[in-house]
Amino acid sequence: MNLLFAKHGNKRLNLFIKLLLVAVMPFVLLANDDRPPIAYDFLAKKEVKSFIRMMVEKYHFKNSYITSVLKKAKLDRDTLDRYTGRYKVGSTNGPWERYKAHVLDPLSLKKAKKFKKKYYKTLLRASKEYKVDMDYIVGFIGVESKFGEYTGDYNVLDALATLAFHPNRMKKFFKNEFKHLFLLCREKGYSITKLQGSFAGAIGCVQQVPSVARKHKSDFNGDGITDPWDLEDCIGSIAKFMHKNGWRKGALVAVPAEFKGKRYKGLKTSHKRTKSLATILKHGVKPLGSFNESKAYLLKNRNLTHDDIWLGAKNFRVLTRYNNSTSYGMAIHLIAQAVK
Ligand SMILES: [Ca+2]
Repeated sequence: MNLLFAKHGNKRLNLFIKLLLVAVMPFVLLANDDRPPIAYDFLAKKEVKSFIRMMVEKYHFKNSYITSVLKKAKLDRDTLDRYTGRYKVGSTNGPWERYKAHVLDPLSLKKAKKFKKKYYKTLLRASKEYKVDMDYIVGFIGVESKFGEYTGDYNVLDALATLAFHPNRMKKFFKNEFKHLFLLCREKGYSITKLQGSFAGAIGCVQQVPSVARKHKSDFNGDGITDPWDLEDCIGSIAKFMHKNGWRKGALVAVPAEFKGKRYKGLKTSHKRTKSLATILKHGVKPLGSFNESKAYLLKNRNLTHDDIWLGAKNFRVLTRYNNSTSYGMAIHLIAQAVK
């Protein structure tokens, strides 16, 4: 899921930032109608009734509890719009400039350097313990929440109830997340009606949907609590994620490449499937640095007037396992380069 735009396009942006964004990113304002969630009778739906039954039978919740929560859930029309085709938030077709202006602007990179300095000891400990490169942890936390600055102020219950029980392109996914929301809140003692996050129900500094928050939790500051809003715990959580997904410390991540012309029309580009380096070279792509792996992901970022082509190494795929987008992985890589 590409949560990036929504996360930062939240209601907490003050007027000054909004004005700044009008200049560079009208999309953010377009996609943020700010219509408040409205009352909705979820309990009238058949599939809600069977959801409640499943939660009672399989996870031993009280019927009266789940029912009372669903009575309080509202319909978030803006959230739904993002998954019913109107905004195409998950699309990576938008110009790369927009992404760059958002997370790779001078102010964001300054914040990244400051974050690295402030949390250096924790980052060092995480990089040793999980055998990962700390600069990429910085990149993740920068892209996900601008170092804890934007963690979302949507009501998670409203967002996930809406997406779980109204037709949209990721309904199945969200129904599962709705289940995990109940489990997460029970485990952590969170108030399920008050939890805040992104429009997609992702919470904390590294924007974890409930299933991910349960799976990749970490108490890296050792205070006995796994806290998705704590930056040190998030450092541990991301380091663990990278390790589990096969990050190779010190190994190559991505190398820029050149080709003839403005748009690359040779091979199909993808951050999911590799091609042999020989094939890529044969199709007019020339890496602008040494690439020491025999296979590569041929990556494309589409700018308004031209394409940027990169070769991604094995490590690049780890970045896009967190968020399935080339631009996402590339943004993390570039933040990591900037804070080296
Ligand atoms: Ca903790």
